[in-house]
Amino acid sequence: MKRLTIVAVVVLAIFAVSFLMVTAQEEYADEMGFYYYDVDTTDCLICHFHDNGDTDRNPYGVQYEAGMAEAVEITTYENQDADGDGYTNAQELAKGTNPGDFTSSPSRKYTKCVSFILSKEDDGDSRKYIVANDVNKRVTKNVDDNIFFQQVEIDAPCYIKNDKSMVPLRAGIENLGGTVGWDGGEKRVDIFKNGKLVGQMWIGRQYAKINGKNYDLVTAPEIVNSRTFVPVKGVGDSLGAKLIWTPFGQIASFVF
Ligand SMILES: [Ca+2]
Repeated sequence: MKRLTIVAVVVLAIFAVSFLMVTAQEEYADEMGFYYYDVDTTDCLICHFHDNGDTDRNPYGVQYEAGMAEAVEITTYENQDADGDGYTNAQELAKGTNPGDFTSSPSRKYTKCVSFILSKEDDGDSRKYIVANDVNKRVTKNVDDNIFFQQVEIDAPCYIKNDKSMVPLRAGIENLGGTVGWDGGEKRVDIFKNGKLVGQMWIGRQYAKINGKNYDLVTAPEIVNSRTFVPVKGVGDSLGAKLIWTPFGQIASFVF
């Protein structure tokens, strides 16, 4: 009897969660359809990395999620550029390209984009991935699903400290095209580009050396739970990337 009750409760709970998910998805679709008549609002790839809507969100999906959480209209962020390709979400939706996929654009201003997502998921979890896209290296893991995003898992989530985006050392530097050197005695991080030293940062020090000049990182590199984090703007500057900051959804995109 007791077991039957538990089974009934579990089944009911699964139904309730599925119903809520479907309802939420319909709300998304309704709202988007209201603003963009021509957009296929059943296409999960608008917001997700895969055409199964259960998967992680792409940068536009991150904005959409933040919009839903704060109960604002799409117009709040439609003029932002979620995927960092140089075109606003509104321009892309109007042209039928994907506003969350850097490699899907009306034309190409940049060839490479790496996005660090600082906002948390709506359940409070930090995002354990970054997005690295290169138009010359399209990821075609599953051609049928039209999946071209390159999602890179990270072992420690990014965070913001004193308005600066902090990212895990190796994932941050290597995804931006650099290589990492470490001097344990000096607690110094060296950043190399094509074998040439372009940046030096020290754990606990606010000032760095970037391309031969003194550079104010504002937030010093630090070790948290045995992981080293560095302010990613300094890394991007040392490697010659341009930062596109998307306030809604807190996405730091570096373009090349
Ligand atoms: Ca865009």
